[in-house]
Amino acid sequence: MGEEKRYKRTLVTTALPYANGPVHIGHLAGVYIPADIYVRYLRHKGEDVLMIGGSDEHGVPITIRARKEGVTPQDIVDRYHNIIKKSFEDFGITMDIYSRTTSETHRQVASDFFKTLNEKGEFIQKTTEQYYDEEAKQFLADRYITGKCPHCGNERAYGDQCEACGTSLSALDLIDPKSAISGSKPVLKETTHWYLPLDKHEPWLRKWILEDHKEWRSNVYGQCKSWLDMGLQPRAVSRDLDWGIPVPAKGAEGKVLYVWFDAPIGYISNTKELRPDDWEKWWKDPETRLIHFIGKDNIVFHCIVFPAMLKAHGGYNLPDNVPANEFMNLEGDKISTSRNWAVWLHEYLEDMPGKQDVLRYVLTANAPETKDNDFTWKDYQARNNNELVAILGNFVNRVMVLTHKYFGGKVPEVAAMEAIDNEAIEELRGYKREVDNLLDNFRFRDAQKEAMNMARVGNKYLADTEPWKVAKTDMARVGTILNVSLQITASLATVFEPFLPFTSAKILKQLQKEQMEWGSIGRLDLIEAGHQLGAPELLFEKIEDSVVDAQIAKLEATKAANEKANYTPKPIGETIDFEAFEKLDIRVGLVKECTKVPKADKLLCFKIDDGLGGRTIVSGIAKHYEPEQLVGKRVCFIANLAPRKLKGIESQGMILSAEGADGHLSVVMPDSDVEPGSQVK
Ligand code: B3M
Ligand code: ZN
Repeated sequence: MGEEKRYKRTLVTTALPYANGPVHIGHLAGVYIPADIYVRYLRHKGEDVLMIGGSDEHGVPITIRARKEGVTPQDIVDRYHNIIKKSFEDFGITMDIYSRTTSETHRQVASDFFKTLNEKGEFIQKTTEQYYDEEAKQFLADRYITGKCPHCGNERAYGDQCEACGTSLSALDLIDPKSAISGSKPVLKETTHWYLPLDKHEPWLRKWILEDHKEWRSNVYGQCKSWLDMGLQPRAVSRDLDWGIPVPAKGAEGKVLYVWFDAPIGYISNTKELRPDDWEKWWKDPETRLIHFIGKDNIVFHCIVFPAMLKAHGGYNLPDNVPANEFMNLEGDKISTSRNWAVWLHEYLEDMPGKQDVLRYVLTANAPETKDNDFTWKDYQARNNNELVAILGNFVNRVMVLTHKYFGGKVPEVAAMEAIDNEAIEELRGYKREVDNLLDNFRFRDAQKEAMNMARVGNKYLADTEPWKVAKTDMARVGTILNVSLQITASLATVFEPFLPFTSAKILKQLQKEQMEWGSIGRLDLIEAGHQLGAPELLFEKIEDSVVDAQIAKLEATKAANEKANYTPKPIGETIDFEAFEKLDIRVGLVKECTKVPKADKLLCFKIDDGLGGRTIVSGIAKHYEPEQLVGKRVCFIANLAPRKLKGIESQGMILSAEGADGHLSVVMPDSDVEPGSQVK
């Protein structure tokens, strides 16, 4: 913190997303926006920095998706690599390279890395028993085995976890395991793999993390500490799978590098692809800083496993910091690709064209830096309307419009600076120092807040100086106020560039200026008198209720579809004999009247023609039907149920309805006009 910089350059890596689906707001909030803010900030200060990204294209989930769709894993990764890459570009994430782990460079680099460790004797080999599918003639990854969960009895649990009760499992825990490939019962068979003996690395890892990196975020430090305190175990770095980088060793036929072994090496390969001639200085020169941006589920791999790999190899720098984020939830629920519970970036841009910065702003304002956070559409709307429109957009627009109104868009001269002008500028500079300090410490959420405070300074300055009133008496003073306001506007374009790059460009276009250096923020000579401004243009527009309501409705539809897709009927009840059934007298009735029951939002009151003089029934279906929908309809009801009082009305029976997966009630109706009073048998 605030210490002397001893580094010459910074290598920023961003987690490589699995190319088995598009990317969503959780990815942006957790990794790519904070990394982009950081990198833009460093570049803006003139520092030497590279931002490395790419798709993680190996691993079992990709093979599962391919099998489901009847295409090859290569087809899957080609499709999603391109979608992901485009989403990042669209959101202004300025990677210096976005490559992929199926590249030839990566195959070579990862393969060589393994060979070096193998030759140095850094691995051990172990033979264990694993499930094997004799029909498909292949070993089964945990995800490829389904069976009954030993904890909750769910019949569709996976070999790595039960999605019904959330328990992590091992394939050997499953009751009645089945291969997801052939459906056959798998057998246990011996297989030999290469392991990285993390236990051997534990002593130096303890010191390096627990003593030398106390400044890491507490969530990161805490997770590392708990892993270390549990004691590290050897980790397999190979798998029996036909998708991945072949293990370059004797006796390794049919085996590939474990995806978590090759993926972090992807950072190195992609740097090499970008900078074939000087990639080594980015990884090996001690004057380079290495920073990994990741989500919390990747902490152990980046803070323990990958550093152990780098150390075992030798010659590489270890990460300086790993500013991992917690998770961003969506409307109170965990984001999930399989449940389609997400805001997908490509869909967002279809629905909200041109609003990249609004999402960037909201995700940073709620960044899950210290705890899980929630994205809600109402908050999105409120932040847009109350902050982006009302503070930043409003200030810039007022300055532009006033300068056009009073000076034809020509920057006026400063006649004389008054105390209030200097105070505003001093306040602005104070916030700028805060922004720097917070960004240096990876506190992006607070940094953006302070940047917004700079826009607040501008608004307050205009409100206090009231140039529109002064214009009646003293145009020279108006000139000074607007000149100062325009200098503030120029500073805002710079300070917001890392956070809201599209908006920053829009401000600069209105100012008819090029991007200015970071150190210029708060200066008073950024725009010279006489300079001609461009036309005023609104930076943001108000978002109406209907727009966010449509997004909420879309999510509700997803939820309902999920409930339907995952519906499992209740188990059948206890057996009854025929006499018991015959005791139930079910009849058809014609609905003559149907009304809402006052002060009861669930109840409808029916007047039923039962062929026997009529009766009244109160039924709890007001949430599912409007009364007029049911008038004239034939319904089925239990006619010999003992009457009971509901909200003071005696209900003489019960109307039958079916409950759908989503809890919706649907009234049971005969399919022809049978006479009221007919018996249902
Ligand atoms: N693909 C896991 C993930 O997307 C993994 C990250 C690799 S970073 C080297 O969460
Ligand atoms: Zn379970």
